[in-house]
Amino acid sequence: MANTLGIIKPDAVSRKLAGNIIAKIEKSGLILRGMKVVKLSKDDAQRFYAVHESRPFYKSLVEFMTSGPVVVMVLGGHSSIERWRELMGATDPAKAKYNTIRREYGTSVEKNVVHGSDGPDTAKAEVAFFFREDEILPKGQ
Ligand code: 3AN
Repeated sequence: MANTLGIIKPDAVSRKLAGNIIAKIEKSGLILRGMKVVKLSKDDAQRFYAVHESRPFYKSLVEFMTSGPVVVMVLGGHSSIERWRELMGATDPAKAKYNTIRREYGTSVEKNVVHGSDGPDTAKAEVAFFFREDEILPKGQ
């Protein structure tokens, strides 16, 4: 019953898609345990995506992720990590399955509207990156 981190990226927030994406999350049965709107600093984005530091798209990714506000969410419920990634769809929206968020709203591999942690260790670290313990609804509430 681990929590995972979701981000509604700047492309989606600027296109006023946050509400639609949150509706899909609610309908999927995932539980919203924390949520806030933040604007990442360059340092935040560089640290958050440090694993991609050597990739050619890193600089552009950091610029994109700092280009406007994002919505960060703690998502819980049974198999939340896998279920959130399934609902997001593949990294490349053109390759994502129908009825996934990226297929419906994504416009490129970079501007793919949402982020989700890719495993238990990253989920723990990424949730802690944005949320204090007392900002997360405890399980069972
Ligand atoms: P995912 O978000 O599906 O876990 P990652 O972790 O491989 O995908 O990539 C993190 C983010 O980096 C993606 N969400 C996307 O915005 C960006 N990205 C990944 N691959 C590319 C690429 N080939 N070109 C541009 N941006 C990319």
